[in-house]
Order: sequence, then C-alpha cells, then structure tokens
Amino acid sequence: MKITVAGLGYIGLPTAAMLAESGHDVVGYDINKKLIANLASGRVELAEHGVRDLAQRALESGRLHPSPMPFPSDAFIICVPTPTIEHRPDLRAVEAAFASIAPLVQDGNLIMLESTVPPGTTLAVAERTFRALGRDLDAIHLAHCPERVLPGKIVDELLWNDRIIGGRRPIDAEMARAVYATFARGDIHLTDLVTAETVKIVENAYRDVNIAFANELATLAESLGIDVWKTIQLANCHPRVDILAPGPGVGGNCIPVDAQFLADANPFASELIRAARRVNERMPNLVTNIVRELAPADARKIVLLGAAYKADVEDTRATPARAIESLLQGFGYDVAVYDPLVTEYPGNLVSDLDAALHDADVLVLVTDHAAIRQLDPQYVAARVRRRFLVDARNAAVIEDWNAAGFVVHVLGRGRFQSAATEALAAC
Ligand code: SAJ
Repeated sequence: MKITVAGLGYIGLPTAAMLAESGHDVVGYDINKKLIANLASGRVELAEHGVRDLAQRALESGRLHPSPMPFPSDAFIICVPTPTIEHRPDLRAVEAAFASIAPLVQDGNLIMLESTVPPGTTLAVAERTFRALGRDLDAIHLAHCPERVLPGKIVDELLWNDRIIGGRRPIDAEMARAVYATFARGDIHLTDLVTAETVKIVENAYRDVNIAFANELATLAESLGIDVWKTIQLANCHPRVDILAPGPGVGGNCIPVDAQFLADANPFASELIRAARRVNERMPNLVTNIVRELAPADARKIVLLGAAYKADVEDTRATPARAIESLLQGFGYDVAVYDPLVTEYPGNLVSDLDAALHDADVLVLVTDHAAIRQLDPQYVAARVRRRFLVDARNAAVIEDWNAAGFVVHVLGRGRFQSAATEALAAC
C-alpha cells in the first residue's frame, strides 16, 4: 500500500517507520522543513533510542520517504499535536492536516486520525473539509485510531498494545484494521468514531484521577505525620487496590490536556475529573512550601534536579519543574534547573552539573531520571554550600545522602503540616 503519514512527531515517525518496515511504501510528511531535511539526510534526532533505531532502519530501507508535502496515497494517517490554549483544545494542526491532504484524496481512499481529540472532532473536521471542496464523505473511508503508547516505551507499545479503531461506518473501521494489523500484534477492537475518541481521553483522565488520589494522600500524609509511600505500598497488597505514585505534579502534553478535553465535554458532569486536575496542579505549591520550610533562613540558591516531565524522557512540556521554579523565584530564590537529557526548557536550565550545584543551599529531586538517581551524594556534597535535599519522587537512597551529610525530606513522609495547609490555601 502507499501510505502518507502526516506529522512526524513522537507518534507519527515511529508509526511511519513501522509501516515501512512492514513493506508499505510510506511518505512521511511534515511542515517542519528542518526535520524533513534532517531525516532526508539520514539524521534522526530523538532521545528515545528504540524509535531512533527503528526510524533509521526505515530510512535506510528506502521505503520511508520524508517529504515537506503529502502525496496521493491509498491511505493517510494524521498524527499531529492537539495542545490546549487556556484550557481549550487547539485543533488547528488537525484542521490544517486534513486541509492539506484533502485535495489528494481520491474516492475509495482511507483517512485515519491518530491525534487525541474531543469527542465528535474527527467527523466534524472531515465534514467541514470535504464539504468545502464539494466532495461527498460517503465516497471515502474515515477512521479514528488513537495512539496510546507511553513515551519511553514507544516501540514496544506500538507493537504490543491493543488498538481501538472507530470507523464512520463498519467498513471504514475494517479497512483501518487491515492497515494496523500489518504491524500491531495486540488485539484490535473496532467501534464507532465517537466511542474511539472518548475511550482515548477516558484512559488519560483515569490516570490523572488515580495520580491525584496518590497526590491527595501525600498531602494528607504531610499533615497527618504518616509515610504515604509505605501506606500506598501496603494498601496495594490488596488484590483490588492499585494506587499510583505521588509526585511533584502531572506533566506532559497528554494526561493534563486530555483530562481537560473530557471535563470540557460537560463541566457539570465532570466534578471528579476537575477536582483531580486541581489536586495535581497544586503539587508544585506543596513541594515549594516544603522547600521553604526545610531551607535555612539565609538560603539563596535552590537547584532543581530534573526539568523533564517524567523519568528518562527529554520532553519538558507542562513539566512541574517549571511551576516549582517560578514559585520559588517568586519567593526570592535563585533557581537553577539541571537535567542531563533536556536541551529545550523555558526556564533557567544549567546543563553543567558542577555549575548548577555551585553555592546551592537546597536540592529538589523533581525528575527521577536514571542519571539523577545515580548521582553520587559525596560528589554533590563537595560542591554545594548547604546540604538539604527535598525528594519529590522517593527516588534517592536516603542512607547514602544522610551519610554525605544531607538532611533529606521525601514528599509525603509526614513532617510539614503547615506546608500542606498553605498549599491547600494557595490553590
Ligand atoms: N506520574 C505520577 N505518578 C505516577 C505516574 C505518573 O506523578 O504514578 C506523572 C509523571 O511523572 C508525569 C505524568 O504523570 O509527569 C504523566 O506521565 P505518564 O507516564 O503517566 O503518562 P504520559 O503522559 O507519558 O503518557 C500517557 C499514557 N497514558 C496512559 O497511560 C493512560 C500513554 O499511554 C498515552 O499514549 C499518552 O499519555 C498520550 O499520548 O496520550
């Protein structure tokens, strides 16, 4: 089959590469000319090495053709981002992708949207686009096949996760199944467009609510004087309890955004989802308040260890590090943010570890990258001014940090009652 994949981001590129590896002739189309030029010369600049290797192989096979424009194809897969602007979904990239491929779509072709969108979007955008061209939607096939892979495990999950495919008509879903079945080894479940759109955002909202429960327990633990980590570990021994981990907040471009899509669908019927968002959004306040309580009165410089939104990725979108940095700056501290994986971050990123640690009064472990877990406390102790560590991920080996002279507080290990009370009052 000839397939155009529109949008070569962290989903589109590996999907295009998988399809090429399965024998399809794939055009990888993106509006980012620099990205296309890099790919065309065989350069894949991605931190996730599984995706890098897969894309490199596909390019070398000659079956993946990077292109700054789409080409006529049997099938089109759209994988463009859907961010939010002031909590409203920004669908411009989806609309632009439909508009750019529509003139090339012939009767009998198949269009599949992978981008996460509010329920009803796939049909509404397709209808608008094709009506404007005087075309009949019945003559083409339309499906929504939401991506569901976890950054950090993309190749594995592309292969093995089940897929949900919603078709405008059953035949459309069947046709999309035939495309995905060429590489996906998980089960493929067929449904209608709106159900598929809803399932995807429900999955991410479910995770947001579960993390919010863990974060609420961490806040409670600070005020009750108990250890949230031990409590969750023991509660999870129950066969029907599976609480996720507390942390400094829920970042990334997926979970916070998608939970909001669902809440927006009906604000009156989504109290739990909106409450969970609030609980997660105030975690940077709790971490900041703990830092302020732990820090000595004359502390000046705070160092955040980790800028990425989660471990072992280089993505900083909606990272809690940025919120903690701004809050601490608002209290007059100098803040340096160290991250060995990150190159793009809107705050004060200091990529040299020694420069970041120089003169530091308090360290805050924000992202549990392997490289941060493996920092040698003795090495760090020799470079800072004062030895205080707030661990917002329960990732540090406390005995080692204590042995190096650090006072350590792990988020949710009940000690900072007033920090918890103030965080609640601030949000
Ligand atoms: N987090 C916690 N505690 C936890 C788990 C995560 O605080 O126990 C935080 C992380 O540190 C991070 C945020 O939540 O800041 C989100 O991380 P994540 O690993 O839960 O999810 P994402 O955003 O990287 O990927 C999610 C996945 N969705 C689900 O697991 C339901 C992925 O499968 C989706 O494909 C992806 O969103 C997406 O693109 O929608």
